[in-house]
Amino acid sequence: MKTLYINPRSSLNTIVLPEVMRDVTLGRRKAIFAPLNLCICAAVTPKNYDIEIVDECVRPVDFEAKADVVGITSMTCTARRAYWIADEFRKRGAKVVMGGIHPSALPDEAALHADSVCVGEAEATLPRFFRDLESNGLQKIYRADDAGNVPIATPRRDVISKEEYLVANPVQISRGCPHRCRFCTTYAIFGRRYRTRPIEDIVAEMKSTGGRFFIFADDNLIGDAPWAKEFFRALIPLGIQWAGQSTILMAKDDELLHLAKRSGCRGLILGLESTSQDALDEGSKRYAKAKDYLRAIRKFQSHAIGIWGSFLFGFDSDTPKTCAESVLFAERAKLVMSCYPILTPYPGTPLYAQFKSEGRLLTEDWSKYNGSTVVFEPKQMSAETLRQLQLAAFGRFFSPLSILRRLGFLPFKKYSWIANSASCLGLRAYFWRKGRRIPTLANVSRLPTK
Ligand code: B12
Ligand code: SF4
Repeated sequence: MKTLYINPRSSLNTIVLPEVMRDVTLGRRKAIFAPLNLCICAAVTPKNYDIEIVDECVRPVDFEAKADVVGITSMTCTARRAYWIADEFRKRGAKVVMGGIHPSALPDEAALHADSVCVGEAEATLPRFFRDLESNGLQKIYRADDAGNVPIATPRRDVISKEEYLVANPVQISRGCPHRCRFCTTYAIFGRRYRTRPIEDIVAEMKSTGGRFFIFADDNLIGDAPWAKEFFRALIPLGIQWAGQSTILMAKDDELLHLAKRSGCRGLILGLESTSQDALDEGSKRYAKAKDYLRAIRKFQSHAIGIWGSFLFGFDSDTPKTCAESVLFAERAKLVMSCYPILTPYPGTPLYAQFKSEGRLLTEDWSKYNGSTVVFEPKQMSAETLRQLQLAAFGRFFSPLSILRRLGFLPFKKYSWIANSASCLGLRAYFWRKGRRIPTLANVSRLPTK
């Protein structure tokens, strides 16, 4: 039986990311991140199925290819495309199963386009789908919750071409997050119970790739601090380097920081969200105190761990001034990189329920739920001002002067310089192609607020 697993493209990953990716890697890499979820689907598919992975970020789907079963993953911004692909394959007689973040949040919507929808982890749902397929008893919805505790699988990497990805060996060590930020899908879909893989499984997986640098695909590496310390200790003998996502709370634990550094940590992405405490409170980011940010970041930096800050723009308490302050903070704190996605009410989150009940959603065209489009009515500024603020923030942070101030020359941070220069050039090329100037924070601050 032939099984196709498909990662659909989105406007974001087809237009922006691969273009930049190809430019920056001189055409050698086609997409950023290998589709770990589909590698896991492959790992839990019965052995008698012949598996092919089609990542639309890398190559187009051949709708005439023979396929008995088609499995499609989707996050919210790729859902429209995923549904279209599903409809096409069903017309051709294939059985279609959908899974991933978006179908897990809205299974009834996904079920309109699929024979079955898997809610939650593939490990706990896909084997039941295949069992029922063989007995002609497919159910519409399979829920991971119904399967009890199923261990996190080791992904099959033989089903993808590593050369096509910038991050060819992402590794996931955990699921869930103990925090409850109102805008986040992770805890809303995978729950607050933080689950980890056996450390020996992770180490074996990492060794099997032959890689020396790893990216951990977890939202929160330190959801269980004692376990994280044990994990970092196990990494030390490997002599590798790694980067991943953590929380600012890590700065409070010297032992954790020290072990992270010894285990090869080069950089961490932190969801800082805002330097306005009102915004943090509004997002229910209870553990984060804006007044402590600078001290905490200095602590990471004292261990030579570079920080990438992620800031959200568009909280009800946000004004152009509060957003600009986050950007100026990112410069002052000498963050290696930063990003400024627009607050997005992803289905399944409390934020979505709130905006929906307040009638503030401007669209439910999921392809626009990409962090670059304003999909709700902001409270204190127009949607256009909010979008201009985002562009101005990127323009300011990735300006040559800002890069020089933040990175300096000594010690020379080669990879940070490459990443910042690529972002600086990419942004300027984007505006140059459109024949427009990059907005400045000063100009956007003068736009009318509500
Ligand atoms: C790495 C990553 C990326 C990578 C690319 C990931 C990829 N391969 O496409 C990059 C950096 C490019 C990226 C970009 C973005 N990302 Co991102 N990303 C992640 C991150 C941190 C890890 C993804 C991963 O590999 N997870 C591990 C896999 C195994 O988990 P999984 O996908 O959920 O799969 C499991 C189940 O869902 C299920 N499953 C999944 N697919 C399928 C399919 C079938 C058939 C079945 C049966 C089951 C199944 O089984 C899997 C194994 O148990 C996640 C956070 C997270 N914890 O997942 C965010 C996350 C997926 N990203 C998110 C967002 C918002 C974005 C951006 C929009 C950000 C932005 N504003 O720019 C862009 C959009 C990119 C695009 N496609 O256009 C959100 C998605 C929210 C949503 N509702 O859509 C997440 C959840 C982060 C968050 N906390 O909110 N991202
Ligand atoms: S934003 Fe980060 S800390 Fe907050 S719930 Fe999501 S993963 Fe956890």
